[in-house]
Amino acid sequence: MTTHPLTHGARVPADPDSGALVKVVALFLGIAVGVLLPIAIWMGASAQDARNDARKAAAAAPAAAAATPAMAMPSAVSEGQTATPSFAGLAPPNAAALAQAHSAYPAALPSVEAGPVLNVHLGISHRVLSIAPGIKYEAWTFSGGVPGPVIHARQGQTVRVTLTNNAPMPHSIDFHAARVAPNVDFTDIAPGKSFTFSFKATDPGVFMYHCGTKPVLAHIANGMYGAIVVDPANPKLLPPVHHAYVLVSGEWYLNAPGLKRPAALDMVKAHQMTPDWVTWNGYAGQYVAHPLTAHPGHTVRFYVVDAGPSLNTDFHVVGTLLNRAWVDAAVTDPPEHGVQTVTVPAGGGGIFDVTIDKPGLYPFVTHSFASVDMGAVGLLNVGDVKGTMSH
Ligand SMILES: [Cu+2]
Repeated sequence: MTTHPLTHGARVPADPDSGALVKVVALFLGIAVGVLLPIAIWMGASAQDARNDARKAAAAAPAAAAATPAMAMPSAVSEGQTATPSFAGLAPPNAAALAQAHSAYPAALPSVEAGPVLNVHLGISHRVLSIAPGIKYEAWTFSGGVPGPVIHARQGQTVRVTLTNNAPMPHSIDFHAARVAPNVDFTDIAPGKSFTFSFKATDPGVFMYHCGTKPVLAHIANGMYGAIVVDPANPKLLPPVHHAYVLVSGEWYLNAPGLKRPAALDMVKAHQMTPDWVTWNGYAGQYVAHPLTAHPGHTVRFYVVDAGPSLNTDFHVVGTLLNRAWVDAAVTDPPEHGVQTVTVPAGGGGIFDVTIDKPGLYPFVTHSFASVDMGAVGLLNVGDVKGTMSH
């Protein structure tokens, strides 16, 4: 029996306010100059207006807008309630510095554990996290971060999950890699309680896990999700690669800008599927400020999960093609070859290999570009090149 080291929180970085930079991101992609900077400037100038608007909305709909995620029912949307204004792209003047200071979520796939049983311990807690430079949010978390820890198992291994609910409301966990009765094993856990269940990792691939407590939309939107990678028993199905990274996309729906005080969930925006931020591994643009790395000619594998809660991810790497693609966790032989963009559906996962010969900065995005503007972009630095990119 082994205890998964990642489940002790080591994989989830502390959350100094650090940040990403929609501005910088946009510059990299050649979109920010015309679009994002004016938005940032306007947002800065009108932040007070936005707060006033948010207060008006709160006054109009006290049941929902006054809700703190720790205590209130997030699904309590009043009749006729409108969404708060968009806070997409909002950035404080020191956003670039905050982005640099941010400790990026460790994207590298952790090593797999030996032995027939993988013990996973996840503590559930509510805490304020930064989701973009200078933007704070009242998140609900597995092991203190968003996403929760990356779990790495082998096909045939038994995954023994122990959940401890340190939050003031019921939560649960739902593994897409499991074939179990959900009413038994994905059950709600009361505050202060622990629950243990096991499942056999029968299917290889990369899968989502998430809280399945109602309203599921709110629990996922507040950050209760993560990825589990299951290696195939036959290693030829997923040939060894030089670099492996795990990317989990997620949307954030804010009821306030999040600059002066933490924002919480705007359930109306969540229903309308109009996020303010879309992130890889919980923080806008963090791999632009802190690129993932590779060597020229080496193969890089991306394990991509779309946690949603509602939008798809159209995974694309600028400047290359996906040499191999295993779509939605089906580890088929052969994989697809030479693909430009693959949709990872909300609640789905895909495995994508790229081999890049030319040194340079290669953005990985969801090619639904509204999401790029909202933070769903990172960089793969091939060959330790310096500088920035134009695109
Ligand atoms: Cu939950």
